[in-house]
Amino acid sequence: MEFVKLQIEEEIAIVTIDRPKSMNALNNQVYEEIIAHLEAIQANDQVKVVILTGAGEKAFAAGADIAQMVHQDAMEGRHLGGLCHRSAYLLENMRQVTIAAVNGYALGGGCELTLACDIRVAAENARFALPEVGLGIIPGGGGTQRLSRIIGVGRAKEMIFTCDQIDAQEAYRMGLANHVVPQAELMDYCKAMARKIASKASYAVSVAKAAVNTSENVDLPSGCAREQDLLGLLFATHDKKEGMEAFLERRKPNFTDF
Ligand code: DAK
Repeated sequence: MEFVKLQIEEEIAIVTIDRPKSMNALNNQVYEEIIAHLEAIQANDQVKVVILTGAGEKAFAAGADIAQMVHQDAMEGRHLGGLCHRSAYLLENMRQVTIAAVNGYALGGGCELTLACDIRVAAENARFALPEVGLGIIPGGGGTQRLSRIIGVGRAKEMIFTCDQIDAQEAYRMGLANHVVPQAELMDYCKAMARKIASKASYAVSVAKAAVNTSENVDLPSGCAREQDLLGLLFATHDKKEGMEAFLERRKPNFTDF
């Protein structure tokens, strides 16, 4: 693929947006390549964690491609919106855990991709913003919906209305970034976290992801009922038996379900 590279290192897939001439801006092709890679990863039993990042040291992704959007009509804009939402939906709902390694500007559509990831790790030079209203549009890849769920409605509105860039430390204070690390250590940090997650019972991790996602969309009793059903299901798995037996026998578990 031309603009999005996929590298698989044992149980970790690294998806890198690589369009340096335009700060990794997201045109239709970039979104299509992200979707194709994520769909392939989803079908790959070997991969347990996905790290999404940008090539270079300046940008994760500086947003949707303004040079493309300036010429687009309503139906083309709608098509672009579908690609943004499909990418975000995959990151948020695929069975693998998704980590955004934010190595610089994460603006507009780039910021929205990070919002759809399960975990965001920011390099010290990371900057997050939703600058869309400065261009006469609004965030269109889920930004008006996911940002407020992560940092609260008041702060989300301020970010969206002012277009202000939020640096890594402020993103950490707001809960937008889980961690801030020096840029040179970003990928090693994310890989170490990915390996830790991959060492757990992968099917249980994917079920936990689905259960937490449910909490965003339903009332507490409905969410707890789903949690109860999912936990019941896990009692039927090999990994539950193996994990508990390994604890009692004081050995490392050999998890196999996914
Ligand atoms: N699109 C296209 N080109 C971009 C770009 C972008 N988003 N961001 C940067 N570039 C290009 C620049 O034009 C420049 O190209 P050349 O002039 O060299 O050919 C090159 O990348 C380097 O950029 P700068 O010279 O500007 O570099 P600086 O270090 O001075 O500034 C910057 C870096 C990232 C702060 C700045 O480039 C910048 O502000 N970029 C634009 C950021 C932005 O506004 N992004 C939000 C885009 S809006 C939708 C769904 C989703 C969306 C829309 C619709 N539907 C449902 C319909 C999403 C919208 C967005 O993301």
